[in-house]
Amino acid sequence: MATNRTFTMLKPDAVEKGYIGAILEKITASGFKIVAMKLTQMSKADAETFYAIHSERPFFGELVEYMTRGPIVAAVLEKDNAVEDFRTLIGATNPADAAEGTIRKLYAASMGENAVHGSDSDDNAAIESAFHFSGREIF
Ligand code: IDP
Ligand code: MG
Repeated sequence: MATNRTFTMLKPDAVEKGYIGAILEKITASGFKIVAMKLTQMSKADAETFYAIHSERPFFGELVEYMTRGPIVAAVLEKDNAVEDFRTLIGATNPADAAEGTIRKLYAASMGENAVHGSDSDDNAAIESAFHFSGREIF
């Protein structure tokens, strides 16, 4: 995985509210190219593995419940400086703290239900992309 790629999920709340099109439009209008994408649903085991780093946090059960309750859109995105630029585009974890115009400011309801995921490092972008996609699904 090249360092100009990041991984995202449009989380169950965003899909439930019909925000897929609007969020993808914002992502592509911000210069990201979609190189892999699918509608899928995480199992409990998937979410526990994906978010294993948070397993000791008090919100872990709530996080797993939320992320498995309905379909998500998983995607790999390409752009120069993808990881950092995408974190800027999505905004702070808590939408109340997110900058104006960011995806979380526009589409997230709360700290728990915050509409979108973005990888926090190049290494995690590669790990998370490989978690959701096989090599032949990434272009
Ligand atoms: P990030 O998604 O901005 O990287 P992390 O701290 O890695 O934020 O947390 C992962 C996810 O866990 C968040 O996006 C959010 O859905 C959930 N989360 C984080 N902190 C809390 C909390 O205090 N209460 C409930 N859910 C939380
Ligand atoms: Mg994180």
